[in-house]
Amino acid sequence: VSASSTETRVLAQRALAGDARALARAISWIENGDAGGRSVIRELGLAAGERSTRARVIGLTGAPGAGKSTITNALVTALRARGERVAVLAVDPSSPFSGGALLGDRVRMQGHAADPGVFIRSMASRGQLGGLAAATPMAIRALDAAGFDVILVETVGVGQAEVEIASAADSTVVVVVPGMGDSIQAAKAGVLEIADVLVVNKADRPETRVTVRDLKNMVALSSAQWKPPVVTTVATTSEGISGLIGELDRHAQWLAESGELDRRRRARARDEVLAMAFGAVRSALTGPLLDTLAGQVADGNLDPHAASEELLASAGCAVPRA
Ligand SMILES: Nc1nc2c(ncn2[C@@H]2O[C@H](COP(=O)(O)OP(=O)(O)O)[C@@H](O)[C@H]2O)c(=O)[nH]1
Ligand SMILES: [Mg+2]
Repeated sequence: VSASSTETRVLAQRALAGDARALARAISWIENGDAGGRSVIRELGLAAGERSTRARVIGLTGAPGAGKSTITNALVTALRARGERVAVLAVDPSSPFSGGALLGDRVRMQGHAADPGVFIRSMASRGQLGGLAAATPMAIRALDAAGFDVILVETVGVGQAEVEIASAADSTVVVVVPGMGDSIQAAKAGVLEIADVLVVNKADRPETRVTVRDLKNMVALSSAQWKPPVVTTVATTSEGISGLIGELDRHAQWLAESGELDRRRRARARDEVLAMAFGAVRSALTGPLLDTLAGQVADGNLDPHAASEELLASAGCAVPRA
């Protein structure tokens, strides 16, 4: 047994025992794609599989400024009051809980920082293979193994990231703010399709009723088995947060009873394995032979099918001929 694998095992054991610093370090390894990260994942992953109850993974997405961090803070407080251990992953290149955090956020999160039942971590892309899409599910698995009851994943709702995170969550909360423009934007971006619960935050604003009606009308058109409820919140005062938790509990129950939880977790694992395999294949195939074959294809001396077969054969992969 080498020193590094002993170190890995000790780190994993400390993380599993609830040592927040060890857990933070394990997640850094995962995030950086360090060699140690892989064995930590193996150790933690096995432990996660042995747990009788798994963590609930709740994703929060929505436009910047919609109130995701404020809602997350309020949820942490409410879930802690029920005695649940809560982990927060803020997945945002602009690091909402560190450098880019508002003063108010920092003050609130400092309140939770003294609580051993709360773990907060922001994840930023460091340009690794697969980036955040690869690191986030692994970090979720580590937190699950460490015994958290709930994992809240906040992600900034722009572009592809939100869809990736949605596939990593059991329940996805889409946060919008009052105003027709926003809800139409949300619909256009396809976020309504990923929403399990819709939150109209900043319900202290006058356009709230119109937006709620608008969203309810859209939901009513859905033929899905689960129709996302529309919840209003004023996150800054925690108004509506208990209602949100009620709907999340109802969704969790539906997920378990309908078999959808199992289906989602399998789909998530499938995406994760496939993304990792694609990454490995891509790096195995990228090299001088690819450049040579590409040159031949460009010059019209080789057809691309034959080139791809030769490339695959060079890496020991065989594909059935069409
Ligand atoms: N008026 C009002 N302001 C809110 C509410 N929720 C959040 N905010 C404010 O909106 C701003 C953005 O909130 P934040 O949680 O950082 O949004 P995020 O970018 O989605 O994480 C902050 O100044 C919050 O204090 C609310 O319900 N009502
Ligand atoms: Mg935020």
